[in-house]
Amino acid sequence: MPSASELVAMRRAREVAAAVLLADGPNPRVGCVILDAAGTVIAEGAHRGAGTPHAEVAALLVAGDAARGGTAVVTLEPCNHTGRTGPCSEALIRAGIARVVFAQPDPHAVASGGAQRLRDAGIDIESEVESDESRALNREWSTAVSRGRPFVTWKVASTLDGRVAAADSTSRWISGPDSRRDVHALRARCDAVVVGTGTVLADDPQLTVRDAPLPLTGQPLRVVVGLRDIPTSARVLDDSAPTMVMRTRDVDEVIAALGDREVRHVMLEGGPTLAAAFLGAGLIDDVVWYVAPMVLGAGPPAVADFGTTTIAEGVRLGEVRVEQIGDDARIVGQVQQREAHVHRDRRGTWTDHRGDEPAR
Ligand code: AOF
Ligand code: ZN
Repeated sequence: MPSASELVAMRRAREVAAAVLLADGPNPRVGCVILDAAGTVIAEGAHRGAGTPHAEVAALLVAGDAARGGTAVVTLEPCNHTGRTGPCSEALIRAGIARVVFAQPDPHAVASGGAQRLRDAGIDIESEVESDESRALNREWSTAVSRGRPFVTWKVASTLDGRVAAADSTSRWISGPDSRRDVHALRARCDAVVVGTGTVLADDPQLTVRDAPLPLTGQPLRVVVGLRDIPTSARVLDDSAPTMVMRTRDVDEVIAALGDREVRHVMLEGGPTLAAAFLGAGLIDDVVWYVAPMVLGAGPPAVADFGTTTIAEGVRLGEVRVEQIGDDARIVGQVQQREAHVHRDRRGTWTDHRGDEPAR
């Protein structure tokens, strides 16, 4: 059983983890509080992004010799591997820590095993203490790491009649300024922002975080997917953020390539053909949909045909939340698992509907 002071320390560990502005990847948000042998808080530490010390090491550095015989309270199971930094399990052992209280077991196959290593070294272990609360700090990271592919959030801004641009392809300022700020804050949490070549050609978006605080992890990776040529003058190719151009129509390949780069959270920003490919492939986890109080009557829809023929094949959302943002409505939900009978022939690839509707 964790003691009362350990539970207070665990809450504080979550606070210090959450206070560091990081994207959802490649590494999790982690906090650590160290109590001395008498149960008094002597140090705290938080992880500040891949390549910097893990939370445990940051806290041990502050605690120094006073950590001997003390307790480390951590939001994530201490790692047991040498990645960009050394194993926290060994650092805790070296520091003479007598007890480790942690929340979420590490879902990372390579990094996990810390609890066992600590137990083998004779350290008293208390695991899964308020584990759900700590997992919530890194919901997308946890899902991505345990599933072995990035978490995908599909963001849409449409009119009331579900259109994302007018017939002449103009789409700027469908949603209001508050929604745009909200989108930038969402981008700041993502490791990569993905668009199709059609969107680059139609909108020339920059796809950077500008209207929200930039995380320590920096600008998200910009990813352009599709077979069409984009001009070298495209804003997505400027030097304000890294950009990856993937000349493919296979969205499974895109997701696998991003996973290989340790991207944990992908924001899919459009347009209709790419969204259809992701939906058809079952690759979308969350949807964030801004609906602007405006009717266009003509123009491309938010999503192209992805092979549904009857109502039961539609993609449904659960855990739905609706909020007003300025004059817009924001609808957020999680894609529900679909029946297996959904058309699988379109899985993973899509065709550009050039001609019959503006390709985006
Ligand atoms: C962190 N910060 O405070 C803890 C982590 O590549 P590395 O060496 O940075 O290792 C990253 C992995 O280490 C990460 O995926 C997670 O499984 C584990 N623990 N990571 O970034 C921390 N405690
Ligand atoms: Zn570690």
